[in-house]
Amino acid sequence: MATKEKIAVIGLGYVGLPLALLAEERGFATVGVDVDGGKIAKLQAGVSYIDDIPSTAVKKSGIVFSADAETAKDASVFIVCVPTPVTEKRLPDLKPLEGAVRMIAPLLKPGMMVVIESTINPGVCDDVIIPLIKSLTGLDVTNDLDLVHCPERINPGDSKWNVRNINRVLGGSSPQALERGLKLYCKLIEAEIKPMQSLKEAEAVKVVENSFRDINIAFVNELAMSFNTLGIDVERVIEGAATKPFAFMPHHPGCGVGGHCIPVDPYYLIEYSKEHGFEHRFLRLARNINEQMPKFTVELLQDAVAQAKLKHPVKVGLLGLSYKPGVGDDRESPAYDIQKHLLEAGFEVKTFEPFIPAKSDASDLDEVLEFADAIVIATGHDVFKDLSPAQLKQHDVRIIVDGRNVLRERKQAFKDAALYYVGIGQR
Ligand code: SAJ
Repeated sequence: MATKEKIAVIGLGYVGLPLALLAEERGFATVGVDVDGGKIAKLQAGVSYIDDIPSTAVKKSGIVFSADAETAKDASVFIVCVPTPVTEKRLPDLKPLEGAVRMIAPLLKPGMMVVIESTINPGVCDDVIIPLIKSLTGLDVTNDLDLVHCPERINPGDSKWNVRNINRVLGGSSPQALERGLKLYCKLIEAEIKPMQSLKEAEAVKVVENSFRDINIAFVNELAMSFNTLGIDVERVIEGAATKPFAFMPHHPGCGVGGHCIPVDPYYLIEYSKEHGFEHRFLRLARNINEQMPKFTVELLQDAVAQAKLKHPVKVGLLGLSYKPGVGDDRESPAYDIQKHLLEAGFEVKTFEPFIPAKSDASDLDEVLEFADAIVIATGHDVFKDLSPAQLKQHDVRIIVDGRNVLRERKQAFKDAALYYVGIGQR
């Protein structure tokens, strides 16, 4: 029987683990490597730590999980799926990516292919990865090795789109690398794999698609701040605009933009272009608008407290720490900025995050409501969508700041119960 081609997936997070499982399912001998021994121990025990991946899938897989890269020896392809965060100063932090390349370097031999799935700005493959591989191994990308960039597009918590069916773009270090990368990904994925003309083009696609989302969110966030003063319901205006069957794409205002993609990726492009003499004023403005939404949310609360004549110190229940509904992921979450502004403004704060109990002050919803004179909804979890006027009255909560506009449809019921309700761009 022909020996199976061996693939090594480096980095087993929400991108790498589904990809490793898919590679094995597609008939590759698959090794999964991660520097986090705790993750490896869980996977070896057949336990998944990724919300979208059931443990049954891990248990029944034949993947070799290891914290030791040596296990990936003799792989013909190394696919790198490690985080590419930003530093405190919002500058690209390539340390995890460089660390992954250093880890596999001793294993690289002529004829192998390295694929980078991590989100990177244009130029990282050419200016960082290729020289790093050369310095570590003496091997030339193109003459000795193929380098491919196929940016990941995993959307955590999405029940429809997943690693199997999401279209991808792919760039190669040479026509041969491009061909080889396309062949691999056409085997792995049942969706369009669009060849790009260069590594730089493939790198640019990902940061552009996520910057597109960031500026569109900033657009509706600015509208929300404007319409709050004009007394126009921005969500209804967006619904109205969305009846246009073309050339409009609805986005929704909120208390901030979190996650490891949208608030981060634009900075990769901003910084890289700045190094080459161009200032992305529009991208930076969009970031500034989105980064001011937590403060705007707290200002809405301060207005409400003044109007409701609540006595200080006002106790605030902060509902949600995750950056998006239905997941327990608080990376770059605006909830923490809201908490900071609340404390600086003299409020007492108790948080409740049902998906991250370890970081939640309150152990359940009743506890946080009992504490609160006012609540700020920072994440649109279903449990917060189901809040009722009776529940809030029972705990003597007086004010609702709906940071995700999740109670918008029922706001009149809260007002009829003499509760003060305000949302982002609608009241
Ligand atoms: N947000 C808004 N208004 C919106 C949409 C999002 O304020 O209209 C906020 C969310 O509350 C969240 C942040 O922005 O705090 C990011 O939300 P997101 O839905 O974009 O979620 P992400 O970060 O998981 O984005 C992923 C991205 N996928 C990849 O990078 C592979 C993004 O490209 C997708 O567009 C997005 O999922 C998606 O469409 O759901």
